[in-house]
Amino acid sequence: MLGAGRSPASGAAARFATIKNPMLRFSTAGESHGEALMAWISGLPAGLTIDFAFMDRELWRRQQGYGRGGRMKIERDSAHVIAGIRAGQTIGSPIALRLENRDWKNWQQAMSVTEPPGEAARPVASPRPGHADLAGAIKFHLPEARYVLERASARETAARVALGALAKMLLRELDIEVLGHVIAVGGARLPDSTPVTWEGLRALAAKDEVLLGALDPTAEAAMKAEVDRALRTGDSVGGIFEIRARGLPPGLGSYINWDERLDAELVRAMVSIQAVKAAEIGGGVWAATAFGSEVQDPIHYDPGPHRFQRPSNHAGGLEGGMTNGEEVVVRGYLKPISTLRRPLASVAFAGREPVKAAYERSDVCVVPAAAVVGEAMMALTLARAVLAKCGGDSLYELRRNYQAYWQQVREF
Ligand code: EPS
Repeated sequence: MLGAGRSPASGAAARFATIKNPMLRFSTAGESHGEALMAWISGLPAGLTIDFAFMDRELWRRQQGYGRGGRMKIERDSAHVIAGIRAGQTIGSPIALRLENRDWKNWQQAMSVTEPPGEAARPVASPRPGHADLAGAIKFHLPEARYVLERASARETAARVALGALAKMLLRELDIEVLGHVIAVGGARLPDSTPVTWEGLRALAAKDEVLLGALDPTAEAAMKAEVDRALRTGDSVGGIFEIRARGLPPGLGSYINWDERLDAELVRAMVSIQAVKAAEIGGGVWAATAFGSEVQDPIHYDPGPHRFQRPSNHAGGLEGGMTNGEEVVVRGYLKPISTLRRPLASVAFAGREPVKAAYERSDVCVVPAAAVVGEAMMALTLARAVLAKCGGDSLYELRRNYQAYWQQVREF
């Protein structure tokens, strides 16, 4: 019975039950042509060594890819740490980062925090179909779409990639790896027979020249031809990226409540990326029209390594909203960018007369960049799931808890 005569051990158990669920929280601030982007993350354990060069390398990767516009020639993204890191290690405090917008010098008057922009205003007078312009202007009661696009812009994803690099550093300490690649650009697609290996994904991430981020050069050439076609015709193209994670134990996430399902968290994370309109776990889209006997991954048991095994991974490493120990595989489907050099019909904010949608400098294809953002969002989501399962205010404690859980899994 609890209460009178409670032993020291039961007291410890009672205290444990009230300990907060450590929650990795993060957010960003910043306008595309404002002074800087800011990123904030809280919940990373203390004692994590920060690889600053890796963070900047991830930011560089996000800036690459054939089909990007003139802006990427201006920016050299790099994360400047403002808080939360001491002598190259996390100390448990929230981490704040600042990423300079080099283009800001050309927008100081238009985007001034204090002064009216006057002649320099650069209003976006007619909303672009597919962009946040119209709904955003209505929602925030704004006279034109400059105010909207500045924050809706995918420039914001640079801040997410910096945070994702921190999450990757944490996962790396636990031997969890996250990498992605491009499956399709426009109508050009990686053949289904292309082997996707970790060596191949690592080599792709290590490249110093990025074309379209595909594992197969012939498919990549066909993807480039799709971008060239869009460049020629004043159009834009979308595509599909795939993110994989390996090294995860079974049992991250949960089937117990709808909002603890890790598959749902991952889909949300992917669809939160600008222009991503669908996400898929494993062979999810195909599975909807196949028979159950083809879709489910049979279960074997190998007494040697004492391990459950699957000959296939159509589930994409997630069953019942939990990791099942196989590789996690998620795909993001990007619609073509909404800013078109050959604009579609729209309506002027002022006067409501029919006009063409506004055009300003833009990218034509961002699928490889979106894949890097997808990696960041996957890493952040998985880091949160690991911390929710194993906790730990320090890396020392997290590692101890995580290893103990792995031990439990092996002994099952
Ligand atoms: C974007 C428009 C372009 C893109 C931008 C996203 O910027 P700008 O208007 O300055 O030419 O290059 O993406 C980035 C700046 C970035 O870093 O990814 C938009 O409207 O969404």
